[in-house]
Amino acid sequence: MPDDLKPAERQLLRELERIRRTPVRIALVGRTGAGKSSTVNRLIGAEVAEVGNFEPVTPTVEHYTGTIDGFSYEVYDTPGLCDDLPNRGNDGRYIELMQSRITPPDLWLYVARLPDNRFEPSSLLKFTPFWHAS
Ligand SMILES: Nc1nc2c(ncn2[C@@H]2O[C@H](COP(=O)(O)OP(=O)(O)OP(=O)(O)O)[C@@H](O)[C@H]2O)c(=O)[nH]1
Ligand SMILES: [Mg+2]
Repeated sequence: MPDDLKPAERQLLRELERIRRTPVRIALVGRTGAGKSSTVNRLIGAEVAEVGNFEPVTPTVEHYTGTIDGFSYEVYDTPGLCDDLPNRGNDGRYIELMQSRITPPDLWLYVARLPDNRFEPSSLLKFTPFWHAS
């Protein structure tokens, strides 16, 4: 830092540096197959997350780090809710996993397929706790 700065300028530079070092956190949630992992790959700019065609694919919370112009960001991929697999019955476990593994993000992204232009009551019940917790 240059010596001839005023205190307010120093403080501003320190604050900018703090912001630069703190990654922006983005968490993606949505129903299974909505395109969360595909969106993660677009945000990171590489095929880091597995994408699937016919079966629920992402069983855990994973996070990936990207950088743009020296600013870093973290993208969290999450298991799809409402997968309806009888032997998994996973939503409760998935929600617990997300709440324990994701530090409250700066942004929750709700990923939906284009034809799903309305929240079903089941989705509303499952997803609203995330927004209320942030
Ligand atoms: N047409 C279309 N297909 C997409 C889009 N995004 C994803 N898909 C397809 O949707 C399917 C599911 O994508 P994923 O990214 O694996 O979905 P997901 O939400 O991560 O699924 P789970 O991990 O199983 O919950 C794949 O066949 C993708 O190619 C999109 O924007 N348009
Ligand atoms: Mg996935």
